[in-house]
Amino acid sequence: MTNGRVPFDPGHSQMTKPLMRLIATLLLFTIGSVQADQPFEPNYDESLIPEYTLPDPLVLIDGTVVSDAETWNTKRRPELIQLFEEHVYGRATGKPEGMHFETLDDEPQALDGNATRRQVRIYLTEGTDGPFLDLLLYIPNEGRPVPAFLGLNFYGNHTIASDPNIRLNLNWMRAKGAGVVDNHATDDSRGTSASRWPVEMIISRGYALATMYYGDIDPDEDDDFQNGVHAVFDKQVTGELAEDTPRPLDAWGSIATWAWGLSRALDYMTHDPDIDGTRVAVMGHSRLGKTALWAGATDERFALVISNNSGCGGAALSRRAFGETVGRINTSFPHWFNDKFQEYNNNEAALPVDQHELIALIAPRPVYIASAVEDQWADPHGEYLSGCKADPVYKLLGTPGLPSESNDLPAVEEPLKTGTIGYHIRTGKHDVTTFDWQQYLDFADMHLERNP
Ligand code: GTR
Repeated sequence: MTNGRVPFDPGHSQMTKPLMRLIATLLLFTIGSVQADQPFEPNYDESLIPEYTLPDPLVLIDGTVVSDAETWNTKRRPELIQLFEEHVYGRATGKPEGMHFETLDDEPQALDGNATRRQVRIYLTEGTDGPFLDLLLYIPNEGRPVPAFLGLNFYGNHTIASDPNIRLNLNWMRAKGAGVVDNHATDDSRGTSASRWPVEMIISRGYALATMYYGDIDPDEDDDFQNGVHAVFDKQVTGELAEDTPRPLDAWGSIATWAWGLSRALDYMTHDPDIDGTRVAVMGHSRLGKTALWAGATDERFALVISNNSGCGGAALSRRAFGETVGRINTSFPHWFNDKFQEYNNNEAALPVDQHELIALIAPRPVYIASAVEDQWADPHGEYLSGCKADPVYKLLGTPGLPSESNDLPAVEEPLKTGTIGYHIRTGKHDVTTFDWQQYLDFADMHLERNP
């Protein structure tokens, strides 16, 4: 149990210290019963959004106005990274020294001979008994080295296509997934998220697709950071913690850990001669969209960043408190962010940053933000406004930024994709669709010129 992280999970009680447990239980009874009396009511009415003032991405904490690229790069950008680490996502560790790769499968005749299917195990420590991440790649056989899309998946690589040769992921996963029995995948889950991963289309447009199961990095459960890569690397972030010492408020939450895993996948990709590691787009949906944005902000090797319906803690402005709020997300998913972020529950105005500055941290590299009409929970307008409010940074760095002057949501299915900040809102629900991918591919064509 860490600082005020409720609800307490008795299933992991053997891992927590007695005093912390007592405090946690008391908190559960007091706060928990108050919460039960007051169910969360999301606001979906623009006119009820509280008055708010966004922090200016082009003003340093000491009040200095940032008016040139050098001050942005050497002062404001590092300052903002630090603020997000401290108040939102947490600090991560670096690249592990003993990391190495093993190719488990290399099939040059995949997808009717158009692509190579490669499955690579990324060992994070020197031996082979430490944690590892399994990366699946489909790489076009023509035009190498090719640009690529990299994204985490929710239920294992074997769900992204029905190809029976994709290794079945044996790790713990959330029970919600199709074909998941007792928190483990079965053959029935093969191909069940294929609609989100149009592999043939991506390959036919000349891009590789690389994907990895996010639970290989850190299982998505509130377990007090005992499992996943935390089990091995947590001390590098928190230091040695004495008995009853709470976890540091700025230690990495799961989103920061997943983002760290994306950087490890990119480490492999820059080393694979068939991929051009300087032209890798990182893409993610929902919680993994939040993750893609943070990975893109922290790892400048990512050449393009795509947020698909990332919502609260992703592209959506926190201060609007529209749909999902900081308080709500920290209650449902206390392990996603650092512990400090809890202090901003129902208190967004006190945050020293807002999410437009996360978008600005990607500048001058291209970023694409996508929303869906039926995904009001993720606040489409707040996602778009983040792009608008990051635009001054893109302009300062000499790029076109967002190709619109308006703060009003663009028309449905009329993508803004000619600038450095792309945006669309499509019909339909919280999901990744072919329409979304078509825009990402067009945007990538513009920015990741093939065979330059
Ligand atoms: C929801 C959560 C969102 C989003 C989504 C997902 O329950 O409230 O912030 O991340 O999960 O990742 O599917």
